[in-house]
Amino acid sequence: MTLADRVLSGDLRAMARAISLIEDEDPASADIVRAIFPRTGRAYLIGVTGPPGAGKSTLVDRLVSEFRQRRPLLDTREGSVGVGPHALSVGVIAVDPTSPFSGGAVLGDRLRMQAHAGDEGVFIRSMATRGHLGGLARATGDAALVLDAAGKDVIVIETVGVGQDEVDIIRTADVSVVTLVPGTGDEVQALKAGIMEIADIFVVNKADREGADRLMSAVEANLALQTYGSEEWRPPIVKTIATSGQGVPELVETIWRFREHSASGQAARRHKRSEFRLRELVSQRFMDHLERDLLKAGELSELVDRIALREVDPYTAANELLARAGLKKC
Ligand SMILES: Nc1nc2c(ncn2[C@@H]2O[C@H](COP(=O)(O)OP(=O)(O)OP(=O)(O)O)[C@@H](O)[C@H]2O)c(=O)[nH]1
Ligand SMILES: [Mg+2]
Repeated sequence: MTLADRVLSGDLRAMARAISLIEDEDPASADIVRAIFPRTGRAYLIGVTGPPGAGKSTLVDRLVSEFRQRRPLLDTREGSVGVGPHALSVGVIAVDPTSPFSGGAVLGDRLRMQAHAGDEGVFIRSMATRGHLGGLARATGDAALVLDAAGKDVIVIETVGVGQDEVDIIRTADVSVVTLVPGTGDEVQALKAGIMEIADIFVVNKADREGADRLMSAVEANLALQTYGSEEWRPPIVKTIATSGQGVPELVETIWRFREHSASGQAARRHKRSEFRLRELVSQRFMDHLERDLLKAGELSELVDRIALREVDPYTAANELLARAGLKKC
């Protein structure tokens, strides 16, 4: 049996191995994706983002419990409400911004989600961002494909909403949940990061803390600046206390409500996801080809130096590179 076959049969160790290959950008990972791809597209992707320490992992942990314990309101395979006597199988990918400041977060996430250790229906995996210059969204997307192919009904991707990578990841999920917490000036931060625009659902977590209602109002005021058509989804705001689980059933219901509402929009979202992945892949392949096959060692770096020294402008430099690859200048 190949690794891909074992992934398809839901073998946990094979899934972990496949994701490690993806994380390491091992050439074998492309073969795995190739082999499993026809069997993907069934899982529902939930993106959860928000500032550091907002309680995302705690919330995701609670979401997982909801998906596991409750009779699902909506069976993702059948696509209809109220069917499916079984708990949903869940995959979690926690994207960890491995910075000097949060080096312990991977371990922290693992510990926090240990409630699900031993539950075969739950697969939790952290992915480090170190070394993934821009390829993080792809690595995360490929990891999600592995979980999807392995038969997970729901895949939750947790990212810290700080950079473009994270926004890219969340933008391409089937539903984006943006988590905010009171008392940290998040309103401003979130607006800055462009996160407001990508939210399908807002969560005001740590509602046990002071300022939760103020934050609700601030988000509400922000939403009021937009106009929504009568058929259009207006992002709801769900108040939660992740530590106690309060508000989490409402969040799950809101997610399913969004899913029903966006059934037609989901195809467009997935189209965007495919396009993003294709563009990203071609760009990366092109640069790899250029650096590996066409340029001498250090040549790209020299060209960058010349730009920095203002000896050449970036447009001319880019044209030079395109010409080297035998492509017309633009
Ligand atoms: N008071 C209170 N504390 C909470 C709540 N939710 C989470 N916390 C606490 O907030 C801290 C951070 O929680 P995490 O779940 O690790 O937050 P996170 O957003 O995943 O953090 P990073 O992944 O490091 O960005 C932990 O100490 C949690 O126990 C809540 O609703 N109320
Ligand atoms: Mg976390």
